[in-house]
Amino acid sequence: MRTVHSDRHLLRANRTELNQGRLVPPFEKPERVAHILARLAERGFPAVEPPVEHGLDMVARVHAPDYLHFLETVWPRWTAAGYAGEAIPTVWPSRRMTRKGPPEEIDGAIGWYALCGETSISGGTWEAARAAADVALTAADLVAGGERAAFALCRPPGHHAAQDMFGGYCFLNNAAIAAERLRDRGAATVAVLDVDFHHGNGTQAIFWERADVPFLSLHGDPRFEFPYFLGGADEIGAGKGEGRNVNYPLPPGTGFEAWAAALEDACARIKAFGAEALVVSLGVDTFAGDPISSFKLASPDFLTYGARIARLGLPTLFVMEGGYAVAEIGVNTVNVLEGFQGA
Ligand code: SP5
Ligand code: ZN
Repeated sequence: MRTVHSDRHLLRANRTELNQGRLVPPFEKPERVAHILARLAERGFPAVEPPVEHGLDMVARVHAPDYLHFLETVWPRWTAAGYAGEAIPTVWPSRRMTRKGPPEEIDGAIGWYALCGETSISGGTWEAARAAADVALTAADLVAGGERAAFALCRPPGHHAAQDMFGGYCFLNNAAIAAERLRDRGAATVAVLDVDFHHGNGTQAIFWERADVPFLSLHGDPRFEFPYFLGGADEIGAGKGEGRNVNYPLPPGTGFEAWAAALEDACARIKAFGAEALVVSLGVDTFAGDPISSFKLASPDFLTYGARIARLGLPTLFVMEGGYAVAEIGVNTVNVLEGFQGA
């Protein structure tokens, strides 16, 4: 399996994350990728390939123009305001705060576009996010061109990013952008299967009313887990997309048996939807040792479920999302790919 990857992810090097009332070093850090690259090489995967620059046309199919302009300008605006720390929102258009549109000042604008407050922005974030989108598009083109599967080693991740919202360490929705590309390149129905521990709220929002991109997500029950305000089993899509959004909220402490049963149901539905291609939002924060998650998957379980995904028999694009047990992220991620290839 070929891997697409860009060194420009290193430009995403924020120093702070708001966690439990303190600013701490971010969980989503560059070392994550280094471990995955090392494991790919160790297991004999082909040398990683750089992305082809695709420009912003495909990105703009998923994200609003004003949001893209915000991402491009937030850091210069923040520093021009004279603020010493990284850009973090402190106020949001919450319930009963009904004015529409981003305020003029950066403090208000960042709250307008933020879904949560843990994700700080610093210089280079926009450039890294753009490179990650190019990685996803380039890998999608490999699959569209006839590869059985490809791995988009994206960083920063994407599945929490909606049309006009960042957060959860995500800025551009790489998986959604890739799914659009696969649609353009001829797949009539492209399923997105999200196996990250967290609900893919951004991807769900983007394809909510779409029949051509069904979205299925296995994740920590939002009654207990981030992002809290989306991800219930009763969210089934609307309009043409009704019945094509499928959530599997699972309780804290879920182990592989229960998780795999949900995956089995998801696979059956992907078949029933008639998907012609598959995008896997691949987060490995379901691992028992993950520092911010609560599922109990063991490293060999990633091999097992990679093989199950392969049995769908679909052209498949893996897009990297979360996973914060850094010492094990390489083994767990590459296990999914090896399980897929061995099936
Ligand atoms: C891409 C991705 O995996 N993003 C995850 C972002 C999660 N950020 C919030 C982390 C808060 C951790 N709190 C743990 C509470 C457990 N109940
Ligand atoms: Zn996650």
